[in-house]
Amino acid sequence: MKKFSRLFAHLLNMLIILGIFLTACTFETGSALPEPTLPSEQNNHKKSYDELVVGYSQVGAESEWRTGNTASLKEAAESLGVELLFSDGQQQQENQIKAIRTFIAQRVDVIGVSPVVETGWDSVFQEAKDAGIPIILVDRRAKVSDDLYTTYLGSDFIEEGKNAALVMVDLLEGEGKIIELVGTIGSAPAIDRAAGFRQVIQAYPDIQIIASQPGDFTRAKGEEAMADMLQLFGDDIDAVYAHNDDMAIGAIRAIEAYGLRPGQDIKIVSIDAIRDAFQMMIDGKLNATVECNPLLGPQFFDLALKVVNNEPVPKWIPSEEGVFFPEDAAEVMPSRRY
Ligand code: GZL
Ligand code: ZN
Repeated sequence: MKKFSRLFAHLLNMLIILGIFLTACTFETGSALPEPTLPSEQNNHKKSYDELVVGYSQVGAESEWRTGNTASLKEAAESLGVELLFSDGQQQQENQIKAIRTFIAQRVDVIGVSPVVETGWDSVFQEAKDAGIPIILVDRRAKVSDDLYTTYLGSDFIEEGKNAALVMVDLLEGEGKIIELVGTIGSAPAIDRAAGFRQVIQAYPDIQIIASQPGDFTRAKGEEAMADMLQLFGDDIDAVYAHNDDMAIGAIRAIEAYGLRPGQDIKIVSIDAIRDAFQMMIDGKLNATVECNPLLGPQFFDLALKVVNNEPVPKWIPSEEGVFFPEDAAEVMPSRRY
């Protein structure tokens, strides 16, 4: 019995050595087996745009700015060959949260989010982090800890509010009563544009905001809010500060319906610099618009690819923005793409 088991053990050894030898040769001489990629090598594989799968949760389609922003994202994805899973949140946070959860389930490479409001994102962003999927904030900020998003691509809304106020102070020559039309309550642009504007006018005691009315960034609600303000304050109103052009265009309609001349009896300053705002300035109904750049598509996908390829990116990439006045409206308008 002993002799047999020794022979068997010997044979087994021979087989094991032969097996190792065979694998080793196929491994060394151009292996039929795929090269084992070590963890570090896996990270070194740089994705290209046409390998990128991006989930994007958009606020909605509430304004011309937004539709220009969406067009820029979709056109950029198309031209770069990126697979873009796009969701329109219809200005409802729960729709955006649902979309982000879907993107996580679909194992996208990266998620872009334009948060409709600043708060209420911690748990769903944590779920994305636990799934190893980076979040890029676009256009609007979310109030979350820095570890829950990789970077923010968007404007300095406080700066936009300050620029609007500087123009307003000039127009009113240091004194007047202002109606403020406020964007979506709780959204970063509404909060910061209000704050930036107040930072400047606090130095002018004869300039007051006599009422702030929400208009949710839409033309219809801007018109409604302004009609209510005209009923309350009528000829006392010297000016309107609208957080976006769409609400300003609604206010222009309400002021004309009330029988006053927008841009003359009531000065108007707004933000976005959409094409229709240039037309209003040409018509003498709007006194200035502060640019807010929605054409973020190319920059967003450039960032998305860098983030997926573990390349360093700044925590905030601010958009470049200016201010436009009636005297340059006719010349500039043809070049405006949104
Ligand atoms: C600003 C953007 C705002 C625009 C509005 O970056 O979030 O939302 O100013 C849009 O027109 O609705
Ligand atoms: Zn902006």
